[in-house]
Amino acid sequence: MSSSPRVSNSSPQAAPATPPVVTPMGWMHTARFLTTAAQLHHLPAMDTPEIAFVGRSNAGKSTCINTLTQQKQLAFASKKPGRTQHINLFALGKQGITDAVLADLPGYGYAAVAKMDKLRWQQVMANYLVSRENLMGIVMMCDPRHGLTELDDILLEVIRPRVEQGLKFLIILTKADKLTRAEQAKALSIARLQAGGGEVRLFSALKKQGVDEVAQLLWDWTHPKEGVPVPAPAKPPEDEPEALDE
Ligand SMILES: Nc1nc2c(ncn2[C@@H]2O[C@H](COP(=O)(O)OP(=O)(O)O)[C@@H](O)[C@H]2O)c(=O)[nH]1
Ligand SMILES: [Mg+2]
Repeated sequence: MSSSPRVSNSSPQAAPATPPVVTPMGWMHTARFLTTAAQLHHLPAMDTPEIAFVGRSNAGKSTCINTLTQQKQLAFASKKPGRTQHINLFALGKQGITDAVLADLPGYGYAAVAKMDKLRWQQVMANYLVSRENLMGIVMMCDPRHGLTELDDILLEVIRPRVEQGLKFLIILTKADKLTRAEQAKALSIARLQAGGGEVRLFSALKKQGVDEVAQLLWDWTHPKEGVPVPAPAKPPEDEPEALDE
């Protein structure tokens, strides 16, 4: 007869109460509308880390933002591309304390937009990407069935100097449910070459693929471990933010 004590598999009855853990997904779900601006100088100067979502019209950007934040109408998903002509800011953070900002930039490359409007928007976007001081990361949406387009390449060139200075960069390959596994693997390796050291993730709003991974990455970007410097604004904002037009 063994006298060794029996080990119980049942869970302890009085487990210590642990504080609620902030998960990257829970954090994403705190997204709330902050402001919208038709022109760059109408954006409020902020010192909270900001992540911009960019992509060709119809790439799936609005759907991706809505899926990540689990809010159906936060970013306007539409079958009529080219309609969003504003930079929309969303605040993230528990208990109403904003610890990151998402910026939804207008989709580019939609053929039916008048040429002057296109040029104006390309300029607004380029200015934003080059000069927005609290911008710390860029997420580029790409429909892998089309790959990176000429406009995506132009945008990559615009942001290259900032990426070289430490700006984070992620390519999201959207609508992954439309690809076979082999096609997904191929799209991933092509995009990794094009991302120039940035991250690449497959994503499907339909299948909820990549949602956790993207949330985790954005959380890590904006909550770096102690001792790792955050790309901070170069200088404090000089002007008071202007009131926005409606
Ligand atoms: N199958 C599939 N369709 C998607 C997905 N994400 C977006 N779409 C569709 O692609 C179209 C464009 O999406 P939208 O989010 O409006 O693109 P945006 O112009 O980049 O904001 C819509 O018809 C969406 O329903 C996805 O993950 N899977
Ligand atoms: Mg959209």
